[in-house]
Amino acid sequence: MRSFAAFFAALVLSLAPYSAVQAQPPKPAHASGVVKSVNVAQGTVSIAHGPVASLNWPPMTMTFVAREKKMLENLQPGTKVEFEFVQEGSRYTITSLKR
Ligand SMILES: [Cu+2]
Repeated sequence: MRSFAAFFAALVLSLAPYSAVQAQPPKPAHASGVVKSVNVAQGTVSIAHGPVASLNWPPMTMTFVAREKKMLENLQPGTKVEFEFVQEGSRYTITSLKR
C-alpha cells in the first residue's frame, strides 16, 4: 500500500511539468494577405489572407480583431500585410501586424 502511494506520487510529479507546458497560451499563427476594409472604431479589419498551413486553412476573406486599435490607424484597403493572430473564443485576434 505504501509503495503504491509512493508510485502514485511519483506519477503525479512526473506529469506536472507536462501540464505546465499545456497551460501556456497558444502560439500565434502567421499569415499574409490584403486588407479589404477597416473599422478603426470597432477595432476590426477584413483581410483576404493566403493559406495558413499551421491551421490547415485555405485562402479566404475574413474579419479579424486588432489587439490594439492603433494597429489599424491609417490602414487602407489594398494594403498588403503580414500578421500574427490567436483564436480567442469565436474571434481571431491580431497580435502583430506589419504593412
Ligand atoms: Cu481565414
